[in-house]
Amino acid sequence: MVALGAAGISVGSAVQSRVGRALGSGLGSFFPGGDVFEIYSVSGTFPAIATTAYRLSVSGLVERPATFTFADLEAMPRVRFARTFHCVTGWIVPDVHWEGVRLSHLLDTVGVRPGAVALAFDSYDGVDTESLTLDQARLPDVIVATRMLGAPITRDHGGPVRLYVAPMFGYKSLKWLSAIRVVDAVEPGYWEENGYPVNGWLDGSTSTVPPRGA
Ligand SMILES: Nc1nc2c(c(=O)[nH]1)N[C@H]1C(S)=C(S)[C@@H](COP(=O)(O)O)O[C@H]1N2
Ligand SMILES: [Mo]
Repeated sequence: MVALGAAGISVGSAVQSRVGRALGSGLGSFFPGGDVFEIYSVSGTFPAIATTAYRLSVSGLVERPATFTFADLEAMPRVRFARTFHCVTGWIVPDVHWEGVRLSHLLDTVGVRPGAVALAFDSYDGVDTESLTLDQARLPDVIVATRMLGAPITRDHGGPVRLYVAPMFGYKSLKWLSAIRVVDAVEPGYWEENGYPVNGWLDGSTSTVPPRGA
């Protein structure tokens, strides 16, 4: 666990200085939304999932468990917005464009049953996991993303479908999203088991509810 944290921080600061150089040289403003992300995979793998083969299962405390295809997601009401992406280790990517389906819309589609408190997310990498409370999941800028940086999400970035939790640090935005389970208690995810806050608000608040202004 310590080794993981140390590795993450050393990678992060190397990237941070690279982004800093890019911004300092003015490149950041010439290429807003440019792909200067550090690519992470705690599993060490980068699942290759054809868009046509992609499936997202939604199960647990729901009225109508469902498995959605990529086409199903694309046919749902969509939102798009741009935000600065923040890895908790310090690197940021300004003006990243995202597009996808609000998690709240998916929840309304399957119908949340009484007793539901939180969501647990699984990745096709078989290692990373994430969690959100139901209230967090219903925030308008928490999406199941199908586009990023103005294009379909690449394999490296967790395509064809990843989570994007805009008000929180990057570790909450699980890549290669495979399943959403509606559960009766928060199940801390991979990064949280390794020391990151379960409530990863960008302002550092660890409260369950969004800080003012988030
Ligand atoms: N499946 C999976 N999702 C993940 C990660 C990961 O290692 N595996 N890393 C997280 C972290 S710490 C960050 S900062 C972002 C980085 O996104 P990127 O790899 O697209 O740059 O992905 C998040 N989602
Ligand atoms: Mo991160």
